[in-house]
Amino acid sequence: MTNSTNTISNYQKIIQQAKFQLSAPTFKLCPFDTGKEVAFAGRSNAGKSSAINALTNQKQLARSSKTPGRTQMINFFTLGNDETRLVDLPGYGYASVPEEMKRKWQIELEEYLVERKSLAGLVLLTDIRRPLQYFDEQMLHWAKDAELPMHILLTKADKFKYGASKNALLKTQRELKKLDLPVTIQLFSALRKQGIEELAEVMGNWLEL
Ligand SMILES: Nc1nc2c(ncn2[C@@H]2O[C@H](COP(=O)(O)OP(=O)(O)OP(=O)(O)O)[C@@H](O)[C@H]2O)c(=O)[nH]1
Ligand SMILES: [Mg+2]
Repeated sequence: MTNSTNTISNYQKIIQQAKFQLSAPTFKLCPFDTGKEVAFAGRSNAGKSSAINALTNQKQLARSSKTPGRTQMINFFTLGNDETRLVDLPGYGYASVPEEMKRKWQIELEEYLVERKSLAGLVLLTDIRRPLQYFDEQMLHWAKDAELPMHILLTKADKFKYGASKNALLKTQRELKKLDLPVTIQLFSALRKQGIEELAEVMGNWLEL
């Protein structure tokens, strides 16, 4: 039996084949730079791991925790084959991380965005209640300079009522235009499984699934 609510797109079917590949502690230890990958970036606690779990329909694929700063490695997941990957980047902006460590990771992130040839697009996750903080914009500027396609998820959209979430979306869109950042944007909630199809469509196009 099929109906519109349980029909999933072909892109979603491929993305749901996600398997953990490896965790790289530094940019140099990433898997071979061949094929195509999409990276998920955002402040610590923005909801990256939860979004990856919701997107792939796997409860524990990317560990999500209530303790921010838990994901400190670059985590790679293969999507059907080793040449197609999803990447969970370490969260930034966690207050209690020592300055030196923060700087080290910022350098790693910039290097990854600028140097990684297989990187086909950046998904930036930002909490709908506090969207586009300083380092989010920094990431977007690096990605723009690297001519990388960008897509923003306003995460935890369930925290707002429908009208308020639409307003936040429009406001952030205007802000991005002001910053001259060419980026698409959508509402997302891992909790409500909202926005998964739209995200899969963007990734499917970037990865040529
Ligand atoms: N209400 C709500 N809470 C969410 C949602 N997504 C994530 N959270 C919560 O936000 C917190 C952080 O989620 P994670 O998915 O671990 O965030 P992360 O970006 O992977 O964090 P780091 O790995 O530390 O960088 C957890 O307590 C989640 O339960 C959502 O869609 N709605
Ligand atoms: Mg995480």
